[in-house]
Amino acid sequence: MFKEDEKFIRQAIREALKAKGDTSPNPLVGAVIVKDKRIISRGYHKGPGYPHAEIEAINGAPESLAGSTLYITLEPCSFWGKTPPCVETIKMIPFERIVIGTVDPNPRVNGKSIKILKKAGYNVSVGVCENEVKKLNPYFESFIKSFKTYLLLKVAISKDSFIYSKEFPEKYITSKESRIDLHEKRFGFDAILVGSNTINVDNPILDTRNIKKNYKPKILILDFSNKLDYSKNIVKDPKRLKYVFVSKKFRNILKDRSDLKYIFIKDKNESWDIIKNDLYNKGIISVMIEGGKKVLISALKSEMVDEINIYRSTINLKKGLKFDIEKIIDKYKNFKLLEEKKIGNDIFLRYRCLQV
Ligand code: AOF
Ligand code: ZN
Repeated sequence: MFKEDEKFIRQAIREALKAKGDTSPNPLVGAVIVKDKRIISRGYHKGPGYPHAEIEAINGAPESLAGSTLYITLEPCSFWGKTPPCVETIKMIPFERIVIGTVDPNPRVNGKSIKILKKAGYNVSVGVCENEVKKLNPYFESFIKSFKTYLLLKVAISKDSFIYSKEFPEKYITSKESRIDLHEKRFGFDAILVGSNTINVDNPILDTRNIKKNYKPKILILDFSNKLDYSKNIVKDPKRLKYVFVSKKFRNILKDRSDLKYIFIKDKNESWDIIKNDLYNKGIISVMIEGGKKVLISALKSEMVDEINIYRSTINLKKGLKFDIEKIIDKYKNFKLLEEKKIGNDIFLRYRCLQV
């Protein structure tokens, strides 16, 4: 490894992030090409069907690549997918070195390209800024090994286990620090799921405004009985893509708008099966489930939730909508507490399902 490798892999990470929110089910990948310590070309993967990051960088290079170094956040692919294998293109170029952030966890790659490149005589370094690079795609590995969408259920709850009270004047139960932490988490998710009742009552924005203004995760709305109020913020906003799960019987009376997509279901339980197994076709491999109570319980009953995050505040609400989350978790014995820490004044708890 060379002194400047970390600096250039971080530049490649910056490239990758340009497509944040657009690449799933593919990962975010960035590349830079460096010659005489100068970046001469950059590239990133824009999404399914578009060229891969290193191909963008190679094709955009203004001068000969002989003797240059290729930095890529992810191991190049070695198979024909929607695009040809990148490793074959790379092998046509006399790079002096190839620096890779991390191995591609895709079982069709998983180290194959690194072997191919080494065998072809390239000087290859792997694992530069590996933790940072892996953070680009927190759910890609679990997706590509199972073809299932990762479901995280989030609850913000009072000390005495209420999630809502009419008598509590402020909008939030938890502290500002917890909300910033939540927005950081949301930034890793393709979609946020809520029931139509939560939209109708809370009129939420469901974005990441405390940390990043422009990232707008897609919205999934469970609205089996077609009760959604179309005048609410998020429903009105044409920039937020929404998938509404609604009973087939309303098929003919729903609005026809490009930001509103309908998924017709026969019964309520069918939603979870579709969310877990089919949404990657719509570029969604990770979903944060945010409520309300009925939705949270229905998600847990489906036994498809991978992770639970609880933000527990120090406030007692005394009245309102009670949600005994710990009791419910105990019913599903396969959840294990993996993390417990303070965030501001709140307690944050992270449970992981060990066998979904
Ligand atoms: C790379 N560079 O920029 C990306 C890679 O369907 P395809 O052909 O686009 O292939 C998708 C797979 O390619 C994806 O699952 C992952 O293993 C790899 N992604 N590889 O060499 C890139 N985005
Ligand atoms: Zn590729």
